[in-house]
Amino acid sequence: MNIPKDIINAINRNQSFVITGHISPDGDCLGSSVALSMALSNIGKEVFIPSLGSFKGKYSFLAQYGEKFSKLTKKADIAIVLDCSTPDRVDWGIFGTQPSIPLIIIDHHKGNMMFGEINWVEVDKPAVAQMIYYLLNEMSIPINEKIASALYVAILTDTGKFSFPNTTPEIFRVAGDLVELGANPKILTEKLYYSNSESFLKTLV
Ligand SMILES: [Mn+2]
Repeated sequence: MNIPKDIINAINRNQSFVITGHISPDGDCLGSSVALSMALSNIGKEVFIPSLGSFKGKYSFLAQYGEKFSKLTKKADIAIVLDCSTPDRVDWGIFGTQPSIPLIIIDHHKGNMMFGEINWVEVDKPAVAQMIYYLLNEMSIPINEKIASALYVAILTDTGKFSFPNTTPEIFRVAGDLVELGANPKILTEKLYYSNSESFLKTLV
């Protein structure tokens, strides 16, 4: 896969990042956002997720992973928008509107409007998380258990538990790597699909 050098340079050259995805977020959007945030933070970058309030319900454990990214201490240098094909669908969260900083778009949707200063769109990839996985590997940024888990969640949801037609041999290989790095398929699948929320259980009483 051809990872644009511009993206690697932009990550290396900037210090403070806003990372977000699309409104009505799904597992790929949230998992990829929090995975990239943790990874960049681990190499000393400042990261802010303005849309942390969107990490709800079965995805709230990802909000816990991302909790430390809920504070912006200064104006960010650059924003990375994940899994979002049009500017009107970006979840700017507590910003309300797009901040006046350059955008990097990383997405896998056909028809992406290429609305960033740098655009990396791979329409044959089942999940943005796969792109993030390759990006981190390319940059030799370590993937710990939490990052692997967030990426696994993203892949699990965007492939419909490895059942959608987009489920390639390649995505199983990536998922296998993530399991090797600490993602737990049983626990993560249960969290997403088989554990009823407390509020739902209360309705059954
Ligand atoms: Mn996606």
